[in-house]
Amino acid sequence: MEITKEQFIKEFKRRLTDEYALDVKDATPEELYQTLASVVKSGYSDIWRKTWKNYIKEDQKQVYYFSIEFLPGRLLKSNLLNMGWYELVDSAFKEMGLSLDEIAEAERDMALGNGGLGRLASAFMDSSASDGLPVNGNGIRYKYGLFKQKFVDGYQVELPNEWLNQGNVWEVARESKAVDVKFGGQVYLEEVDGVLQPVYKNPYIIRAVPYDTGIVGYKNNHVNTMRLWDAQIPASEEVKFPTIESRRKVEDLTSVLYPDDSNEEGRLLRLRQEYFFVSAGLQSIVRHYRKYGKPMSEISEHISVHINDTHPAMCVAEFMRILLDDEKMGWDEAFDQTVKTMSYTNHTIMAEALEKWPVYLIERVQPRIMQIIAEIDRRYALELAKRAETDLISGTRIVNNGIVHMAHLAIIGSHSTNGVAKLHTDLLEQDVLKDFYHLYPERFNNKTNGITIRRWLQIADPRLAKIIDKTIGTKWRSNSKELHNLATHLNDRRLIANIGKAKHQNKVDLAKYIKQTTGIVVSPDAIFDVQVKRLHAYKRQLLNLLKIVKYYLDLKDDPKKDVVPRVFIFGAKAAPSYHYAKSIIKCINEVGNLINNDKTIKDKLKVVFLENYGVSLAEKIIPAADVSEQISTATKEASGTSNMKFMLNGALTVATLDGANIEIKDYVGEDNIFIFGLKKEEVLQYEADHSYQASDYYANDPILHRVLDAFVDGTIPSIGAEGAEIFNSLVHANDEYFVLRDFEDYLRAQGEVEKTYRNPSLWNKKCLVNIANAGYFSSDYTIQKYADEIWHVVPSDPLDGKDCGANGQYPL
Ligand code: 26Q
Repeated sequence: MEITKEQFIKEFKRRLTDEYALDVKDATPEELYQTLASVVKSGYSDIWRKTWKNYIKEDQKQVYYFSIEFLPGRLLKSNLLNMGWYELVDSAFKEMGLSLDEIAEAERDMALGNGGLGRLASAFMDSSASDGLPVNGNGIRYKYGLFKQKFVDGYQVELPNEWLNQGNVWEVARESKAVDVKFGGQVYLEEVDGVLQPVYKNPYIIRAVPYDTGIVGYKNNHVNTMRLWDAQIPASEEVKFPTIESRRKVEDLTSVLYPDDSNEEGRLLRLRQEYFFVSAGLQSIVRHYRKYGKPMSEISEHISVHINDTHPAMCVAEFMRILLDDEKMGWDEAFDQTVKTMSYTNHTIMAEALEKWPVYLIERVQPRIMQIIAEIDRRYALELAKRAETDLISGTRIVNNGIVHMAHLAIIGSHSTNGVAKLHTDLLEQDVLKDFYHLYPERFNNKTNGITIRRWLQIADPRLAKIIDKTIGTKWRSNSKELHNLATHLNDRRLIANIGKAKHQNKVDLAKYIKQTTGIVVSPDAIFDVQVKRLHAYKRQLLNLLKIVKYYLDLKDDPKKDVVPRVFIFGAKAAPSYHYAKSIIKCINEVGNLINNDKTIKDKLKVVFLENYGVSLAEKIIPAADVSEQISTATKEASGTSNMKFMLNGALTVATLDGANIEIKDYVGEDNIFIFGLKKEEVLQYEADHSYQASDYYANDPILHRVLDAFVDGTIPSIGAEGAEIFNSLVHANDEYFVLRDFEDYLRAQGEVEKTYRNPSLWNKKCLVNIANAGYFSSDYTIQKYADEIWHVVPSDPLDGKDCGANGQYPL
């Protein structure tokens, strides 16, 4: 039965009175949000219960997605959408004189991740629930999300992100499902009845308490679980933590999310976090499995454990520990089950980002785990020697010179290693992991990343969504490949004009936000040229900045120059200890100051660096973008996912042939994307023969010369040290990411952008081609491939009973 608006309003008002003793008109957005969220949660709770009960009844194989980061953003609107409640609630709120949009803003972002990797994990959660797949998330419930970014004098300042201060309606604490995680001390093996048993001396125990969040499937009667662990001191261990300081140490374990500063090595707390959520997750999985009396020798037929990047790679050793020590399984059988259970995704080929830990640190965190890793490694080397592959041994060992290579552990201990875009997987196979590819070709596979079309189009861009409905109907809302039907409307001039109008409206909205938050006035008629992503040298925000400085200098020379006005929009957090990245932020801000306050430039150029980029800000920026900057050095960006979000929202991409940009180009065709820059082969060649001479470009290209000088000659005020640092990195330290090499071709591509933008119908047509092809990048399809080809799990049967109405609406 359908729920009616009246029923909803009645229930909403009743809760508001119950909880707060308030009328609608007296409640704050915060109170209204809390009330609405609690109604929403009740709407799916019974289906949540039935979903996991049904898994047990049907004896379904379960997948556990281990990720040290999840980045769901706000949940209110996506839950409303997936429950089929969105329009009903929107209109009910209007009737009550309330705005859903405004109330939704009261929710704090769940920002338990740095960027792409964490966001992908959350996209996969949403998509597996929506595909009805039995996938559970496993991670850490950080007390503080990724730091909040502010700019002070153009510098990044990091503030704590206390996202839990207002409580978290979506989570359920399950004290009764807590598990104990053993850390530290010493361990030795003792023979008991002919089997070696570990004996621990002076370990300490931390109690892991799970907090579960329901992940609501799209109109399909299906709610999965994301389980995040919190650390507590168990009563039995109180004596070991007598001081406030020692207790704080325990709290610290789940306190902060580590920023992605892959340069910083060997931080003990990070390693403890990794072991903590790995051990808690696996213990609770095995305990659950055991409860149903199935033999341990078949566990790999009933569960899959996915290792999202190397951060949870200790899963391999911890699962072995549980099977060997707790379940008394023999080594060979245990290892066989482990390999069959585990699978691993690699998200980077940057050598410095591949996790390595010194043996002594792992020994300190959990000595038994180090013993097991060493034994896996020893047997691996023995096996290779038998296969006469001795030349491969030293480069592929897990432990080498006192260092544990986590990627090697993940590959050797699992049956599947995948990259996240075609080019990335090719590079893994042919370059970075080629010895492993030679040894285990059947383990390697590609799974190109995807995005949740629901969040990035239905929720973030309702104007565009409505135009699409009118053109091709609404089927795309549950099957995004249907968006391709738009391609049969390329000559529909009204449609093309309407797409332009919707974009303009979105730009008006963003311009308002920019005015509110920065005071900068921008014109929605200018090109909105956007680069939003973590700040990293390889992503080359600097290349973009050099372009801006060039445009500025051009206008200083010739203030009457006929240019299409542009607003350059940035959003990026830099890891707090990543000095170079922070210098780039400072320079962007100062270039912005210079340009935005230069009266002679009028409104031809504006530079806006929005603070605190994250999922919710992305939802405001991306629908308003004309140009999507995807300009990493070829080979460096594993996939990228914002590239897919922008195309979906009808922005045109300026791109290098890197990561998933290549696949985007293959779909939309070369005419509908602006490609420039070095190709993979050229980058690899330079890296091999060291023939690149950055200083030549400075010496020989007068335009570059002048642009670079602006960083050190006072043209850009207030960047003394930072300007010099950047100048030196490019000119004297040989420009690691080929910024100068790609500059000229980048300007050429940007010239094409400008030329095309001058022809609105041509521009908007290209946008339409991009939108029409973006549906292929839904994470719904990506996760289906993981399910089919890696995990071998199937969607579960629809639940008994008719909880959801005919149109997939969840009950009240
Ligand atoms: C490592 C050690 C210590 C502390 C932090 C880290 C750390 C944290 C986060 C290392 C890496 C990350 C995040 C990596 C990441 O987001 N990678 C991105 O993954 C996306 C999804 O596959 C890809 O689209 C991007 O190309 C890739 O950069």
